[in-house]
Amino acid sequence: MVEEIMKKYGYFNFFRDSPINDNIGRITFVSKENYLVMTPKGELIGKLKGRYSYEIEDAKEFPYVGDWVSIQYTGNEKEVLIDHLFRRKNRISRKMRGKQFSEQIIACNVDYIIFCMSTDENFSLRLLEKYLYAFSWPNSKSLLVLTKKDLAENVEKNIKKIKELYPNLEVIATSIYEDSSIKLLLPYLLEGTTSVIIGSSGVGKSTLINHIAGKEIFKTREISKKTQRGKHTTTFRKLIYLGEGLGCIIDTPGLSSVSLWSSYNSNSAFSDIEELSLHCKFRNCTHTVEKGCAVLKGVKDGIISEDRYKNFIKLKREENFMKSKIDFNINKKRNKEIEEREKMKKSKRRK
Ligand SMILES: Nc1nc2c(ncn2[C@@H]2O[C@H](COP(=O)(O)OP(=O)(O)OP(=O)(O)O)[C@@H](O)[C@H]2O)c(=O)[nH]1
Ligand SMILES: [Mg+2]
Ligand SMILES: [Zn+2]
Repeated sequence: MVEEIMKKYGYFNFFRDSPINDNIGRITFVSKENYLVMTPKGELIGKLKGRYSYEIEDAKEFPYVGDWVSIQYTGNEKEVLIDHLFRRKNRISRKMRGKQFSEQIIACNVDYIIFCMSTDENFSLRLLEKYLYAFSWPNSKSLLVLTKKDLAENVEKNIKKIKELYPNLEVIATSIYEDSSIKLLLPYLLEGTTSVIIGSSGVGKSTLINHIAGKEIFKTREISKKTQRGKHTTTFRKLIYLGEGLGCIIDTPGLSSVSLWSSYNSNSAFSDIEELSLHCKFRNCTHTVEKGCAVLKGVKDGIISEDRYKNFIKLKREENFMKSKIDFNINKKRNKEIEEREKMKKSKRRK
């Protein structure tokens, strides 16, 4: 039934009580200028309508996985034209890899960001800190899943450590050999919701999704091929429906590095440090050399560990650097626009 498909893909979660409209779809996959769109008529190929792509001024105005768009049906029953992007409730981004200073959108309109970290070699509080700092976005909640708990002995100890640092962060430990542990995830994946799963390559993101969906939707890495280390099994982002009574999830390729784009809610990662910083003598304290810095005192007194402090300063620096680069680019663009306008004016006057 038409209603059913769109409901499964989170229609009412986004459009509230607006009745289902045949001309609305959700982007499930993007590859260059081709899209897959879930529509009331099933998943169809989407192409941008000329006028839409013509009016785009910035890369973030293109549709990304998770976006809601309006569509027009064409003579071809497998294809639709995308002519409008609905204002997003949020977007999860990181900095594009490499030297370029541009934003890479990972997913849009998500309710849960599920960080996956395997309990064995991948477990790192520093990495978790970075995830929380780089991927905290408005209108979304975070959940940490510690995977492969069958391979580690100190899982409980690690959870305790995490809970001490982030009392508000929900943490779950899973093993694919223990169904009851996978079931712990279900309350976060309720019908109508959309989650995105993020983590290093090989931590078991796709495996987890397949287990929940009860079928092999995504290819996973074969076991014990040592030579394949570091190779990404999942190479694209895709939004899928998990099954009866459940919501949607977006699988993503493993992150090899977390490059900060901007942080909305750094508080969740370093709330204790931020709180201390309210007592610094100077309001613009950098917490590095200042006299009367409450954060430095906290480190000296052992309230904040040296490692955590170092990570905090490092991430702040990275963030400030990004901000200055972004401002620089915006100013450059603006100056260019002003220049163009002046040129136009001059040439008009001459006529
Ligand atoms: N022992 C154990 N192995 C697991 C568990 N979950 C996943 N694995 C194995 O971990 C390997 C990697 O799993 P994937 O699901 O492909 O990992 P991924 O995070 O999707 O990796 P990328 O797609 O490269 O980002 C596979 O061989 C899985 O069988 C678990 O709970 N316990
Ligand atoms: Mg995968
Ligand atoms: Zn300070």
